[in-house]
Amino acid sequence: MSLPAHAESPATLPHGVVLRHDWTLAEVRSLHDLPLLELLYRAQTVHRASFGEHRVQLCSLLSIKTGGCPEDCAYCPQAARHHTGVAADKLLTETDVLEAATRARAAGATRFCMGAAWREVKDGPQFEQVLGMVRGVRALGMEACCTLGMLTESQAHRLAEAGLTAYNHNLDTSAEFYGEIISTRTYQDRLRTLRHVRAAGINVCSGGILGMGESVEDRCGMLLTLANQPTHPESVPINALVAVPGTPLEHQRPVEPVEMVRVIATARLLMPLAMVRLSAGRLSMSREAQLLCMMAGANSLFFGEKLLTTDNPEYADDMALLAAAGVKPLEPYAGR
Ligand code: SAM
Ligand code: DTB
Ligand code: SF4
Repeated sequence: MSLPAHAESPATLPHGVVLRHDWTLAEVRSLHDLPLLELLYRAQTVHRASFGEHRVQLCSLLSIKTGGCPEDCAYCPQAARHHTGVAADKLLTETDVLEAATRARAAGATRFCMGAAWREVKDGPQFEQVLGMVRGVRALGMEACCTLGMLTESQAHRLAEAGLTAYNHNLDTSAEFYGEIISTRTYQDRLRTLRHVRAAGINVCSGGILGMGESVEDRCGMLLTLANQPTHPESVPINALVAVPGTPLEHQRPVEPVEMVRVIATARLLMPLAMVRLSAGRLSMSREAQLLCMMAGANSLFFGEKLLTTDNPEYADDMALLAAAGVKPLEPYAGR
């Protein structure tokens, strides 16, 4: 199955799938709060109409530059000011990254995501090194995604020239709650980078985290902001907070799986063609909860024993889960 080409799609697609960019918060909230089985039914219906058979894209994640980040994101184990035991490392070499990408491809990954604990990209040798990594991953026939912090317009263009498929830059939560979580940058900074990514012709990957103390209204507000962009993000990662000791959020109550299911289903209804990625936090979810997230419209997972710095389910367990449920992984696809 190939992914639908959907940038600048018409408002109504085959099978009655409608793309809207004028949602109101009340509408989003009323979808989110539907009786659970009704919500699941609607999300499944839209998912089927958009994608046909349910496939799951396997993505691999690598921290190419770990720790020592100057930002103060309250959830993040890589912020230098949080004492989490994550050491600050240097940028990995292109050779090491491409070895990891080759292993990920052999294990079934069709997308390789590279994360750096940077506030923003700085022009210079390190950025050139990342561009080399992007070219190398694309040459392996995989989608390449990067998450490197804030980007200027010209940096986004350079990444596009290198063949970058997608740029991950999460809104994380609502504009209203953002200041409770991060003080070293603004929501507007985040939206600006997303505009630079879009303008350069790179696919947008943007989502958020549940379980940071935000309200349901904040979750709906974040989804509303994403869905009301002039073009929907092609990719929407939904993370459950991994509460890392040493971060200000270490004592947060874990998010209920059903809250993940509601947000994923709402994302599916608002952004019918997006890849919705069940991202961090799977280690604390049962197999059944993960399957329910897939039923709600999640069609991508990060696999491999580590996310960036925290643990993720064992590869064999994930493969066993997908096999037992008869969920087929997405085959590699050509092009962006
Ligand atoms: N520094 C870049 C940035 O902030 O955009 C890229 C790396 S950052 C680690 C990527 C994303 O990981 C964050 O936007 C956040 O959504 C997610 N993340 C970080 N720590 C997390 C945690 N403890 N639990 C869940 N998601 C987390
Ligand atoms: C995203 O939304 N989740 C991934 C990916 N984008 C880069 C990162 C999750 C990181 C979880 C915390 C860690 O492992 O350090
Ligand atoms: Fe730095 Fe990104 Fe972590 Fe924030 S989320 S502290 S910007 S690595």
